[in-house]
Amino acid sequence: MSSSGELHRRRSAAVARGVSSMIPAYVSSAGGGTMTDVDGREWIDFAAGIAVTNVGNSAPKVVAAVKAQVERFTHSCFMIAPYEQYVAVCEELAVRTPGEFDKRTALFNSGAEAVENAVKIARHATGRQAIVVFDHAYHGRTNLTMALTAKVMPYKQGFGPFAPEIYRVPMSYPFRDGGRSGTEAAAYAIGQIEKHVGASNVAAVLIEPVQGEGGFVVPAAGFLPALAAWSKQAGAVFIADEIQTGFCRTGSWFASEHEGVEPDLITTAKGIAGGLPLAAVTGRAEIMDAVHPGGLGGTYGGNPIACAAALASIETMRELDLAAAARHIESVARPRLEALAAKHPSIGEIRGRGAMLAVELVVPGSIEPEAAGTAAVARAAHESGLLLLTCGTYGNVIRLLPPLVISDDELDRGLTLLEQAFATL
Ligand code: PLZ
Repeated sequence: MSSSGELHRRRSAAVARGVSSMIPAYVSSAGGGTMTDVDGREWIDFAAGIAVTNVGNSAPKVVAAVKAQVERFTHSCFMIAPYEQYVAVCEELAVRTPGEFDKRTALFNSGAEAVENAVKIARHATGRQAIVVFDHAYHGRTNLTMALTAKVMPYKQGFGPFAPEIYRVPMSYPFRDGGRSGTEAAAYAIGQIEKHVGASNVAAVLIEPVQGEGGFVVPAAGFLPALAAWSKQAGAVFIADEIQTGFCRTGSWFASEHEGVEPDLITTAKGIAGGLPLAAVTGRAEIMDAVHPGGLGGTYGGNPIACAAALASIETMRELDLAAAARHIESVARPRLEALAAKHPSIGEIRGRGAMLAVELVVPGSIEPEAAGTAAVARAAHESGLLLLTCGTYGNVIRLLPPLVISDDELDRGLTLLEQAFATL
């Protein structure tokens, strides 16, 4: 096998530089809570491929299901010749997503594609156009989803013009909005919607129940339920983007459940299929089925191999109770992070839910973001063999997203490396 150095030289001459990588090492294999590179170095995985391999890399059931499916047929296109695996994934999603009502699902390839389709469906069902999104939101990199995403650099810079009829309102961000309560923050956002957009023009309110790329922002209690209630009253579709929070990540199957919110539509991807590309829009039957036959689709959406992987992933999550595993990870990691915060005045806040935990760095004694220190901690972590991601509008948040099957020993080793990385501050 080529070394990472050789692969990097080949890459520089062949791969577009717009597609960048966090570490210079090339993957050879991965599983559980670790990854091994082509030079034989082992890494502790606190990234899970950005919240994708919740069941771990090459999870046994996923591998078996994919092998069996790939030998039967690889693709027929569901729009031409349908197959059971697609239907079974939609049945699972109806059961697993919050809300007891009649649901329908459509399958796609990526998170961005799911969000685009949720917007298409909401517009079709309401006959309205305006989409309300939030500060710090991340919804993807396609043209429509760039418009929905807040941060310009690197996601939007130079890629305009962007889609119209997207309206951004303030998010509940307790650490940065003066500690507004959920109801106060919702009243403020709703006031902006009513004045700047007009309730009767709103097709959908689209929100990540815990923001991902934007900084692992957990809204104050009451914010999400108030927005869902307002949407219902306004005749707008309430869409939860659970692409990063879904599939046991936050300690329940979906983050909306923490506050008893039942979204009209929910977008999922990432953790759904243990690393194979699959995404979904699931929601109220009357909204989903407002779209005419043939109005939704795509060549690969709900590919049979990806569906087989999804069914095996979901079974694995249920069998191993990975929601409980996420809560266990939090119970181990949070006290360690709190202790770290007590030692480092540059840590402004520890937050998150389940195995979606964050450390926000600030200039000591203020809430001014500390991006350089954050980058330095991440670099030190990478040098020591810890796959660690940052996030946040201000680039000052360190995020923990381990596979939910990480062992206690691997988790402990990863946390120790993180603690050591902070010592470089
Ligand atoms: N919605 C909430 O987190 C993807 C993107 C990383 P795709 N987040 C990781 C990057 O820099 O591209 C994401 C998300 C939420 C939508 C998406 C988009 O999902 O599968 O990347 O299209």
